Amino acid sequence: MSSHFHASAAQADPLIAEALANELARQQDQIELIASENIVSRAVLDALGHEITNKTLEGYPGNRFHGGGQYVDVLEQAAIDRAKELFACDYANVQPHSGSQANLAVFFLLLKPGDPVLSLDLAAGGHLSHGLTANLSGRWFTPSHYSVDPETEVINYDALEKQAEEVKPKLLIAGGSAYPREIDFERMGRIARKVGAWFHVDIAHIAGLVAGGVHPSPFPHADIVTCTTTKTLRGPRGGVILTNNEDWFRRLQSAVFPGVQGSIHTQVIAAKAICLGEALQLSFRIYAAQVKANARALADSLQSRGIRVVSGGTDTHIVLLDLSSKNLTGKRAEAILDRADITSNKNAIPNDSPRPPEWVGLRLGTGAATTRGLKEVQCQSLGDIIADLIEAEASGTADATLTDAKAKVAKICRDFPIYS
Ligand code: DSN
Repeated sequence: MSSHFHASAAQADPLIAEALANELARQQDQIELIASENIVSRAVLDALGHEITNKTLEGYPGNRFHGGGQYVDVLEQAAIDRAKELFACDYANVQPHSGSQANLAVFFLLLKPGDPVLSLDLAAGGHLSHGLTANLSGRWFTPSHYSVDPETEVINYDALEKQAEEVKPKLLIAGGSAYPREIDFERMGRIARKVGAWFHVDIAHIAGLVAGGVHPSPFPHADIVTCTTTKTLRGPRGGVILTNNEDWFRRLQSAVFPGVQGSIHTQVIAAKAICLGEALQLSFRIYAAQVKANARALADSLQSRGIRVVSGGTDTHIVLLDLSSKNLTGKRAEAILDRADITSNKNAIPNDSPRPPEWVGLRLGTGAATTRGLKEVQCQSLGDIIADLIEAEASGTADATLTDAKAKVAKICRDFPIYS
């Protein structure tokens, strides 16, 4: 083995090492408000960087296609047991490499090409893996989308029921990436049963809120649930599938492997086990409640400054802004916030342009900032800083506001360091 093999990244590959160091500094020096991000624990990082990444395995604990899996079996079984306990369900598969892969496995299990699927419109907060034409789910199945009420911007369950009766979907999907309100899983489960559909809930964004007891659980209303461990659950990048249906579960195992995936990402499964264990602690329930309280404080602060919040507020970690009255696109708002060291993303809002550069929405989320230790008071200040920046950008005076905004953000970052 060459000496190069034992060198650190800094010694072996300065270009990559420098990019890694810069990224850590960026995370320390910027406030992360992208709703799908979080800051994982040191224990989760330890697992992700562990030599277990060298291990190749296919199959499931106790039934592998490669030798030497005895230790991975221990941690995968722990991840399964913890996922079942956390979400109070009977069966869990922790192997999906992502939320989209988890959804694909569900489609592979339950649908045939061409089957009708009914899911939340992307512009109303849905997810691309739920039937966007550019995604495999939209090409291989026949998607229809329900939306939100134009006045309240909350899902109109009566309209959804009527649409479900017309579409007669094989699968009704709840959940998405930019829907800030609580979802009525009980009502949607009833609609699914009434029209003879299976009910799939994708809790990718709100998994941590469900786990922390501050958002209703999709069980017992859902037939099958997918999530990521990444977002409010504060774990590694990867997916999980949960169900109470024993027969499905047996077939689901094959739908994941060899259906849509090959060998497992052993280091990610170890990290999932750690994150699921963390989410079972009382401290996580306190964290989840704070995430929600922080999102409310951020939304209230922005609204009090005349920035319109889609649906008038939030029940989750997501705050979705409508910048149309400011004549700003989400892209411009994202850019000016970025210059002040606040990271966010442009997003479609209900009835927005189909062209991303023209979207007038900006999505914010409080998962990562809450992990950092921010409370309501800092989130109110952030709301003020963001409103200052948006007003200044809209009136062409952003440069004068940036120095003050950057200084305020820098103080918050110093007061609430990460990985210190
Ligand atoms: N679905 C994308 C998001 O919500 O940002 C990635 O997880």
